[in-house]
Amino acid sequence: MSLGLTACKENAPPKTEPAASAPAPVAAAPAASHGKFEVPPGQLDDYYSISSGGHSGEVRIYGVPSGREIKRIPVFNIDPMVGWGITNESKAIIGTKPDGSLKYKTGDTHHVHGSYTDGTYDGKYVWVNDKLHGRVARIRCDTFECDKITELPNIQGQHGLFTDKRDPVDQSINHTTRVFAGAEFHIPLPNDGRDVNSPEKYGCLFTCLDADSMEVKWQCHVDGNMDLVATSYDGKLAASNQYNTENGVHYEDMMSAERDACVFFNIARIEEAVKAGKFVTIGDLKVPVVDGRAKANADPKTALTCYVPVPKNPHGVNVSPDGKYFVCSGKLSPTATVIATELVEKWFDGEGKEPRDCVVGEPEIGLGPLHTAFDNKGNAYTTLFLDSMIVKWNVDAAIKSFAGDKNAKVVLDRIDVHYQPGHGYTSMGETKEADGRFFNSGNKFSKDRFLPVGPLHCETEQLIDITSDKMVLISDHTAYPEPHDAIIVARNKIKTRQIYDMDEFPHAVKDPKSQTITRNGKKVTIQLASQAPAYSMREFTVKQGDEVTIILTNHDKVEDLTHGFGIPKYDICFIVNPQQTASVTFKADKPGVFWCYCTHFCHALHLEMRSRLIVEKA
Ligand code: RUQ
Ligand code: CUA
Ligand code: CA
Repeated sequence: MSLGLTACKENAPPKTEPAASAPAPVAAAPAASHGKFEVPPGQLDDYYSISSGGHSGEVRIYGVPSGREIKRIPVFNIDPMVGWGITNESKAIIGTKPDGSLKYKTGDTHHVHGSYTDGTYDGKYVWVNDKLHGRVARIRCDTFECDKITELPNIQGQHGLFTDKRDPVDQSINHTTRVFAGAEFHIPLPNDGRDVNSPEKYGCLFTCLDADSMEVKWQCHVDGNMDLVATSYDGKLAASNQYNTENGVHYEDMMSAERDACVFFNIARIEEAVKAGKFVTIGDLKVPVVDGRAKANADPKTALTCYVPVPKNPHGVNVSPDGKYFVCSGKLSPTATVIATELVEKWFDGEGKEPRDCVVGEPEIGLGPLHTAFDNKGNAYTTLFLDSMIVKWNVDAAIKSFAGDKNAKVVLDRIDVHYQPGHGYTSMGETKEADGRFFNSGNKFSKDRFLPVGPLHCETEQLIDITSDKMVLISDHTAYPEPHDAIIVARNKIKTRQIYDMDEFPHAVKDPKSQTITRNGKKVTIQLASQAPAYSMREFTVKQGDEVTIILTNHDKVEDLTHGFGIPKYDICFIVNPQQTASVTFKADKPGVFWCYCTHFCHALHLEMRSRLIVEKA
């Protein structure tokens, strides 16, 4: 059932009675204004929500406000629908072992962030982290496919990720050129079996990648760990909240201190230090690692890092759309901490006193604050995990209150969500074009919100209208476990392609009638084409024991006219989109007849679209 439809029932009752089996609604009927958020059949959503998929390893696209799931993008997982992790091309992106098998089959995506030009999304790329194996992936937005994955050296638990929005040195470069990644877990450096029982020697590194080449540029060794990452609009600062400044190994150690920190990185200085050779390398790796630990950075005028103390085990750091403030949510403290960008930059210039003086607000907002998002009117929206609420508060009022103004009205509204929200994000809220229309609450527990399906429930994504003083719940939608962060991008920022260009694939099979079989010893290459409703070869014969590579180019030119290729018993299943080329390689170890068939419904003769793989007995 579409969410939009559920939400609109109140306004426009369905003409026909619902089927007798339709479940009775359990929650209160939505308010009368909800119909205006319906996306009727045939109409398009206003926004793309590009969401992480947690330990499913994928990234997803939902429409906002409908909540429709539009696409799943396999990244760190295996997906037989498209053949991700099965085709040679996708395996090369994911990474293989010397025997050609995948290096990793799992991943854990949390944070998706896009490329910026002039402080807003330019629709070129999004990046996403893999907390499980410490990787960063890039997805191109014209095809919404992953095109590069980089495994980060010297780290574990790659969690927070953010792009820069401008060059810190050359301010005329107003677009994304770097991606920052914070590591959450401490490990021995290098992690080769040494120091395993000496946690005091473990270290945690912050990584900078080149957005273009996806190569690691440098790493910065910090005190404590890193959780989420955020960047300033002027490109000068990146920041990460730290919940484990204690360097604890067990959770009780990690929450022993009353204050942890938000660590700020002076990007230009770090890059100068790298240029000047002021770095070490770890093990056999060449990546420059600068020392960002507090001891080595006591003098603000040369410091690479600044540790701003914030209350106990903060979670999340987010930047206001005007670029003026970084906000850390308190998690174990019922507060949010507002840090002024300008004061941090002044501290690095030697014009400040203590890093804590960069804090300009610390309102009490509720229990278990995790993530903060913003509208275009100076208000912040923070998820309260323990309260199961979203709290709306005013940033300026929080600053006034911190300065002693007892009349400042900081908290403006609260709304229940269902249940235990983690991330919350607003439409265009992480750009200077924040539009204050929608807030999405990514709830970690759905409990009774949907039909029960056994012990594992899906998550609830709840969309909230934030255009007026009061927040209004618009709709619930389901999400397969488990999304973390997402970005809500106005649809005019994204320009997707309709078909591929055959010339992009150097190994494209250009002849639509190709019957090419090339043998090189035991290696056999089959080049064939697909064009509805047939493959260019009705059959092809190899010998048992051959290593077979099939290269398939789709010659159809119509958008969405995709063909599939499945080979029974050989564990092969993939698709080729219009004008795309894909290939697979396998050992023909089983003699017999194997019907290769089109797996993707393409034509009235889709079922007839087959080819015979004949493997002759050795
Ligand atoms: S974290 S629920 Cu992986 Cu983004 Cu905060
Ligand atoms: Cu080709 Cu189905
Ligand atoms: Ca702590």
